Amino acid sequence: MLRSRLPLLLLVFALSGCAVESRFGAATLPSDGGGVDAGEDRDHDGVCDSTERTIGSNPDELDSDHDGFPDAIELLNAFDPIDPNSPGVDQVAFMPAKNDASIELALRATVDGQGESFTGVLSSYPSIDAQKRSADDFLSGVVAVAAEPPENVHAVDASAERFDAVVGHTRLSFRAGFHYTSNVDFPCAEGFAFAYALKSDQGKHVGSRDYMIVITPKDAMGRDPKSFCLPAACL
Ligand SMILES: [Ca+2]
Ligand SMILES: [Ca+2]
Repeated sequence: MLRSRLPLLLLVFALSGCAVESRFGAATLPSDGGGVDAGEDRDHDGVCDSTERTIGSNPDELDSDHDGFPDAIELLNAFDPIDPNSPGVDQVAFMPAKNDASIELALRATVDGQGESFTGVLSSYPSIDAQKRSADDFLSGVVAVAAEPPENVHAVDASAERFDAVVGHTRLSFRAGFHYTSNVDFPCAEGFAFAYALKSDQGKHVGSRDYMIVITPKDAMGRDPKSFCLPAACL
């Protein structure tokens, strides 16, 4: 499983030499500055044939691992296009682009505490959204929920996303809420990924895990990998 998206993304961009644009115009992801190079992308999944050969995905399959997400969406959003368990079912939540729609996503991390406190930190990844939105733009809040086993934690400050005085091997759970407040529909599904990590008293970040919310056209039926927005130029 790909534990971090950044090294892979850098590899992909270095290999492809492609700038990245959404189908709606604005470039929102880092590129090598070399301009748009359409490359060969015979399955039209947003990943160039040359990149597919390098990473081991299928150049004739939009969704190489048949998990419902196109290869390019997985590459761009922290996940592994050749692992059907990436993203895991608990790492993704879908929200229709309907005014006042909302969803919740459970976040979790496991720590080995020595009496210190841990506070959750959410970091959005860039997206290919034409308006340069990220997961932060739809976030209504995160709360700390529970520890397992509960006796390993002295106190839970829900709104501060903090568990105090954690001792021992402990699973910490949080809940993130997302909200869509617009009458503007999405023309295709878009993924907005983020990492959720824990910051200890000493400022050390541990237990980072990647997640993604997918905002779908409001009347979308089912979850079709062909319904996603893809980069205008292959990766
Ligand atoms: Ca391709
Ligand atoms: Ca896939």
